[in-house]
Amino acid sequence: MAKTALITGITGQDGAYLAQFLLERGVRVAGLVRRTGLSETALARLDWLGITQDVTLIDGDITDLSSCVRAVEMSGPDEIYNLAAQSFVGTSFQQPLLTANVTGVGTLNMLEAMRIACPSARFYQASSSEMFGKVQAPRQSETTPFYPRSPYGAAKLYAHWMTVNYRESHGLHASSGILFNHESPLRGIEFVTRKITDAVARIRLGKARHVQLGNLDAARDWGHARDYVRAMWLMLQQNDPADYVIATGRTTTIRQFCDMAFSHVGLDWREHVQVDATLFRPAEVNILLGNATRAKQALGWKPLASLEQLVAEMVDADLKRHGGTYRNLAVA
Ligand code: F7E
Repeated sequence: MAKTALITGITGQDGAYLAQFLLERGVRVAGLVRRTGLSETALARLDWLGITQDVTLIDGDITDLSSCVRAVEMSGPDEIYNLAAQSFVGTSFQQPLLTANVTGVGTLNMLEAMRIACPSARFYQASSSEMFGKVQAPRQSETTPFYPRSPYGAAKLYAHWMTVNYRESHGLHASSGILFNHESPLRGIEFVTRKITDAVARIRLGKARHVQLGNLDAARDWGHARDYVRAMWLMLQQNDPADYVIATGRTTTIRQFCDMAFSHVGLDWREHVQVDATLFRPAEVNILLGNATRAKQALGWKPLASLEQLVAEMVDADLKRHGGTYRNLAVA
């Protein structure tokens, strides 16, 4: 019989790719969506992938336990993927309580809903490399101590430990994927990679001249979201629940990312990027570099897309969105 999955955060980048991935495997997909998330713009990612009509959307809010229980009862899931979050680190400094409620306590609501209404389902928690924050080891693995540097990171850490706790105290099949940054053409425009690729497209097409960025020295381990949702699914196919780091093992500065994205369309980033001090964060995560050995060995997972392919795909998609294309004759 076909399996059913319930995805919270289904309208986000990862939710949309995961829904597509599961549908392709014959899984029935339901998603918890709060009222504002049902607007046309919020469904844009599912529309982009052409799957809006293929998923069942359940109206509800992750901060409301009744909504979570109802969503679980209505969908009867074999697998629950908890991707809903206030996921923008910058905003978490301005809205720390909202972030704690949505990203932290929201996870507890879903765990409780599962414990009450379908304890035999399997649970995936979207943990984050932001939990490593001020890194305690040059390459971060499942055994590296955490040191969050933002209200977002702290809220994710609470959610992470509650997932571990529900696994250990209630015997739930609950796994946590500690995902490093993962991007795609479906990334929100507020995140630095998409902000850059969108600006590259607008500048190339003559619609803008500059883009303002914050700390160019920060470095991230960036992968492709499509590869990372596959890892989520693999975790729930294992007999035993566990925690896994998902990363590429390559770190790149924002400056280098700018160079890659601008040179993809034959531009020099130094002529278009301006540093705006107001975009620096009160506390920064300077560098992240993941060690995904456990996932490689236990799940047989490895990233398929390179950073070069990711950058090219994002810039090309933004060129298309802004109504143009560009062929780089130097690399054609
Ligand atoms: O920032 C620097 C910024 O906002 C990356 C989320 O998915 O990944 C993401 O969190 C870096 C930071 O992502 C700008 O200071 C410079 O050092 O793209 P971001 P993030 O904070 O790493 C983790 C794994 C998550 O879990 C989160 O949900 O880029 N930076 N200039 C900038 N960042 C932004 N957003 N905008 C700038 O203008």
